[in-house]
Amino acid sequence: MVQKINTLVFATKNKNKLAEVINILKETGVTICGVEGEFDPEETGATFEENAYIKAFEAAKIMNMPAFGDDSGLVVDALDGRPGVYSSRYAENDKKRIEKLLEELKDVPQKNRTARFICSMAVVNPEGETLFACQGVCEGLIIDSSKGSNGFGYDPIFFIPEKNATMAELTMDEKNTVSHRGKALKKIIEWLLN
Ligand code: ITT
Repeated sequence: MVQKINTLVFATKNKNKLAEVINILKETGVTICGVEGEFDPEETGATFEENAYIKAFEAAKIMNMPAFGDDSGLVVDALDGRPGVYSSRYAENDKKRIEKLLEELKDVPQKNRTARFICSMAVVNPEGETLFACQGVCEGLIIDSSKGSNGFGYDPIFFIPEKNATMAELTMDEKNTVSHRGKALKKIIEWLLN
């Protein structure tokens, strides 16, 4: 018999991510909780997929129930895909990460500043089996100065043409309809409900 999942642990230390995920899943009846206690997985994977698995497995073991992990980041074409899986380690905080990225891109014309946010998610049980895995992508452009104050991370410099706004100018609900995380979570919801 297939067991229905009512509660899922979300394997993150990032409070903004947790808030977005709770907001998206609030209609589904599935309760989302964070990891209790010590949770500091080493992100040793070479890909978003591998790191999502590492986080989810670590959380599933700690909480002894299925957990899902999100590894996400910003892939910038003019930088051959950097910062990519190193997005959170690119500099010490959000402000410095943005400054460093704008400095690296200062001679790149707007039309070549294409980029995408990628989010890999994996649902893993305490035995280490992957129950479901998926990815969501959001295409945009890196503008040359910050705009907007919502969201987190690289949101203020990530411009979404279809919204004519940066990710940081969108409300959380608007962001969740177009974002990499929102799209990945939509697939998780379909899987959970089936
Ligand atoms: P956890 O590993 O604990 O989930 P984290 O913030 O370290 O938290 P990642 O390793 O997945 O998460 O790194 C993702 C980084 O990519 C994050 O710190 C941001 O800098 C950036 N990022 C990811 N999603 C983003 C979003 O929706 N908006 C802006 N920046 C984002």
